[in-house]
Amino acid sequence: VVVPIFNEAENLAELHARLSAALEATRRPYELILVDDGSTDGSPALLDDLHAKDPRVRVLRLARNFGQHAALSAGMERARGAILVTLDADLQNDPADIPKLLAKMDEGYDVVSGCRTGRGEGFLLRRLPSRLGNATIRRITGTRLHDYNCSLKALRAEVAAQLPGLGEMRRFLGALVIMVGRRVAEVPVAWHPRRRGLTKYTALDLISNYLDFLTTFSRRPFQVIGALGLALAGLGLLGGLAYFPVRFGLGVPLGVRTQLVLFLAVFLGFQFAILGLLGEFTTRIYRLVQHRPFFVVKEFLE
Ligand SMILES: Nc1nc2c(ncn2[C@@H]2O[C@H](COP(=O)(O)OP(=O)(O)O)[C@@H](O)[C@H]2O)c(=O)[nH]1
Ligand SMILES: [Mg+2]
Repeated sequence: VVVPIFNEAENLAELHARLSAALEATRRPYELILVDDGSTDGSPALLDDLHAKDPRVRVLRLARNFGQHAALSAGMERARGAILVTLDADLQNDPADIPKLLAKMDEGYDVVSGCRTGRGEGFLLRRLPSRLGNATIRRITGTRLHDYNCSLKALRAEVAAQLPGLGEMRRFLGALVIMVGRRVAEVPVAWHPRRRGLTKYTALDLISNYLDFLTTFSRRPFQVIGALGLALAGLGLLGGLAYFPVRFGLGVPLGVRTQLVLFLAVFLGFQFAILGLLGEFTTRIYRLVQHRPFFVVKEFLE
């Protein structure tokens, strides 16, 4: 079980207790990999305590804050289990749902994703953007889930083993594991409001995540710009061609303003088309240079 932790001191004791209870009840061997993602509160000390107290706890400490998905990836790379389970540290996911995910995995799935029910979060700032995001991910990945951003998931080690090669795309683990796994299922899981500590995501983060997703997974934005540019240039050219029969056939001179509009359409259209083309090249280069490290580990208490 891999848990990313960024300033969750208030939640760690209860998280450990509830995870342990849920996992012991499954009677399967397990380890908890608690990834400290550069916490600046009491979390590091509490994690040391848990590590000292429980031999099944392993603490992975990143050199600074790299973000939720980098922390998850770092933990997943060190997991030794045949099945990996991920969830948030803040108890918005319920550890008691883990057996349900495992039971579904036993049916032979590669990935089982939680689908949050009863999300009491604000509609405008959370649930609506979440729906838009899910719709986009469905389109781009060609998969059919309802809730890609539920942190509570189970996946086979073989699926997790594919992830290190995927560079920056791992910023969208939720979408990624579903693309990598062949047999994917979704099971409804509980969602609880955060009781302690603060959310680390603002509405602005959600928007920037969305744009990140588009630019990481898709060249579509550039293609749209390029296509619109070509269409605009085409219209301008057609208008320009229409000028000749109108001018010489009908003898009607075109006003300066009309000429200017036609000229601008062609000129700007080509500019946008070229911008789209540049974008295509940029995305290719971007994919090639993605070898930069996604996270840096400071220590690993096994
Ligand atoms: N947002 C955020 N969460 C992180 C980061 N590193 C680890 N996490 C953990 O990721 C989980 C989800 O974060 P949370 O703020 O609860 O997101 P929310 O439930 O969408 O509001 C929590 O367990 C965090 O402690 C980080 O850099 N940013
Ligand atoms: Mg949360």
